[in-house]
Amino acid sequence: MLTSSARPPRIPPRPWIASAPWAALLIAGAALPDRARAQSDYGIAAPPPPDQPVELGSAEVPRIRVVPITTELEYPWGMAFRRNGDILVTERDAGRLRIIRDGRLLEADVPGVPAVYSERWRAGLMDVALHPDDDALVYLSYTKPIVWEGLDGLFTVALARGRLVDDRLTDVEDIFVADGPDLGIAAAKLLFAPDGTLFMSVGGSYVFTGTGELAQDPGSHFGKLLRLNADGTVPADNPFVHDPAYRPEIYTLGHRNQMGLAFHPGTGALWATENGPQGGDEANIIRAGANYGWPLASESREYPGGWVSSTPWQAGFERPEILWWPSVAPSGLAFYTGDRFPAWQGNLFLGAMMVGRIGGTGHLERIVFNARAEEIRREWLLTELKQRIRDVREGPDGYLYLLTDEEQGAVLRIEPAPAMP
Ligand SMILES: [Ca+2]
Repeated sequence: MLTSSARPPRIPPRPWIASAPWAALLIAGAALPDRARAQSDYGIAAPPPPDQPVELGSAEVPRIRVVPITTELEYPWGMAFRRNGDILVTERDAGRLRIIRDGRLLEADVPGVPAVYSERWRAGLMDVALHPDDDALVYLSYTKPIVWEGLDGLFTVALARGRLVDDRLTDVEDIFVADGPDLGIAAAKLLFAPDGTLFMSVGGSYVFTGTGELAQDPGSHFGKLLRLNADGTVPADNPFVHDPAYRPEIYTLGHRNQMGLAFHPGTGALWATENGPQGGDEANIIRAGANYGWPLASESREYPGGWVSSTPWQAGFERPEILWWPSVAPSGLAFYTGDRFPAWQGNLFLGAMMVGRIGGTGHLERIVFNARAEEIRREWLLTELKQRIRDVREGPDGYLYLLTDEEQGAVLRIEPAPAMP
């Protein structure tokens, strides 16, 4: 089996690294959007999350109840359910791991989380995942501060693992660190596969920061979906382990920024959402070794209006299974399999953070498929709340749980509401 220490020799720097026009931009601090610009310059003011249960209408399930579990989180990013009933939630900017126990947010955060870089908007502590056989083993993806080739103040994407003991994280170590600096703020979603390997998306391949080429560069971890063993080493059956031009962790390439990963309960296929800049968000069915085209083929416009590429598709690239225009900024992803909502079984749910680049338009999106897994309708839920929905998961109790990506962030639980008398 290939391990990190046994992988092929370091790939020589690409010309774009050697010329490094972005290095000057980085030093000048001009390459990345700052906090002041936030998610969009335009938008509707979002109200606070509900502090009491609210009932809303929906299509196949006539009335649903949205129950706030907590509204005391700052920019929550990822969550995981433990077998003891606890819910672990990350807070991105603050770099905190929190515990919800018996339906209440514990006041103290979990000590032992690695120090994260969160100076830039969208950087910080990201996802949390639990080992499928030992759910005290906690995996955290995060933005890690680094010094790189003498340049200070840079950062990359890392995956840490630690053991939760008495609400403290112990034996914490980085088991994977992306090589080189992250130039575009890479989201990093985590999902364990049924075979025990761990998928980790590493985005950050934005054309506007001059990093779009990274997604097509087999020598870079950025703009890729990676597949790791649970100890961070490289699975021997990864698609490119025998090609020294590729990083051996790469499973698929040609991605911009993937924020949702879920396995289809019927086909077993891995689905992933990917954010375009303006329109052209995608949900893709992931196939080992495939190339998803970014930025050479895209349905997106750049933020200032021009097309990202001259073609939406070209031979050799995968086409998206689902496409959004205008963009909905898709985030977390879940197929519903529970018994609380029989009418929703097999439906795909995803968090939408904003529609058409207008803030305050986030919602929960539901997609219905036919028996051949082809899309037949879409519904927008929770539009009344105007929250950026960051993640959606089915809880062990069969309810849907959401995170809102807001300064006053919430965990919301969706239940069926009693029928109107
Ligand atoms: Ca694509």
